[in-house]
Amino acid sequence: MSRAAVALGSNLGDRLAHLRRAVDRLRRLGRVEAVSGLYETEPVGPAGQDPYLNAVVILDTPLAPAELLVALHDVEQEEGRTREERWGPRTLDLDLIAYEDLRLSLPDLEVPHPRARERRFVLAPLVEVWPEAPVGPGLTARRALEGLPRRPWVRRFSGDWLDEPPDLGSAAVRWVAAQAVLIAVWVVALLADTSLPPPWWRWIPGGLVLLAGAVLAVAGVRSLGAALTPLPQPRPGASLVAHGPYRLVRHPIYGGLILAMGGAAWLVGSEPALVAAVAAAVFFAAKARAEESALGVNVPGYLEYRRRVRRRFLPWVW
Ligand code: A4P
Ligand code: MG
Repeated sequence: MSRAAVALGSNLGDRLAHLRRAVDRLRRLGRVEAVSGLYETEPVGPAGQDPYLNAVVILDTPLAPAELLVALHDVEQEEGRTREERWGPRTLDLDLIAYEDLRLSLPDLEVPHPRARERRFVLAPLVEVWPEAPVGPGLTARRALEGLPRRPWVRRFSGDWLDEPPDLGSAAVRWVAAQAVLIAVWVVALLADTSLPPPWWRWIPGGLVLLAGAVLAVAGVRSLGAALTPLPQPRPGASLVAHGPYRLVRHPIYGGLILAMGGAAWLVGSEPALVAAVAAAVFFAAKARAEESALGVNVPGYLEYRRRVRRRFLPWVW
């Protein structure tokens, strides 16, 4: 029996289902020793692809490397993999990253995988389950990962993704806490630094923007209805809201809040509150991105929805 690291990747269709089934199928090829956490990762290769889900499985296998590669290709086929474009979108990609401490260079098989050492989407999950895996001459996965830049980004979901719906775990609570702090700072800045009543000319655009923001936020809350959750995570089995301005999640609420915060700051002439509103715009954009990761995994069809509905915060604008 030999130890092999297999990297899994998918960015087409129900990505999570492809990866889960792949793990099941890998069980036919040996004993699954460990499964890494689940990562969403920025696509490397041709532009315009959806993000990938990536993970690494450690196999204890009786198969020789060449036999294992053939078996991996069979599993890819079973998941409907077609080879059209190098590095193009795929339902399932299985790469043999390392096999014991073997070095092999055949026309159709190179071990360690020649690009693994440059790729955070391979190394980050690999280090969790086999940090000392050889990924180059005298180079372990852990060392290779240390030397890599932070982009392209990778984001890890917490929890057991094989059985549970993956989520952002405690990160979700931190997002909500940070949001509360940001809004509190804005309120304090607003109250501390106001000139009431505002002169008439401040009502345009301050009052109008405040009103537009409030309307948008309320419309967003109403369109979500029962789908609105206290934490930035969808309920298990949630489906996309099929009515309202965007058929979507929280973006118009965030867009409305940002407008209302900015409008009110302008109305009362508070520069610190205006700065807090700008900070809120940056914050909500980042928070929405994290939420969309969870939605992209938990709600089939979400990636397609995200491509279709581009300006989700403010209609036609952002
Ligand atoms: N091959 C040689 N060595 C190996 C090995 N160690 N493991 C040959 C697997 N295959 C190996 O692979 C092309 C040929 O490489 C195979 O026929 C095999 O004989 P392929 O899977 O048919 O095509 P590919 O995957 O498009 O090409 P390649 O070069 O394997 O691409 P990579 O390096 O696998 O990159 N971005 C993110 N975020 N996450 C990803 O998972 N994956 C890719 C694919 C691109 N961008 C990505 C991701
Ligand atoms: Mg490949």
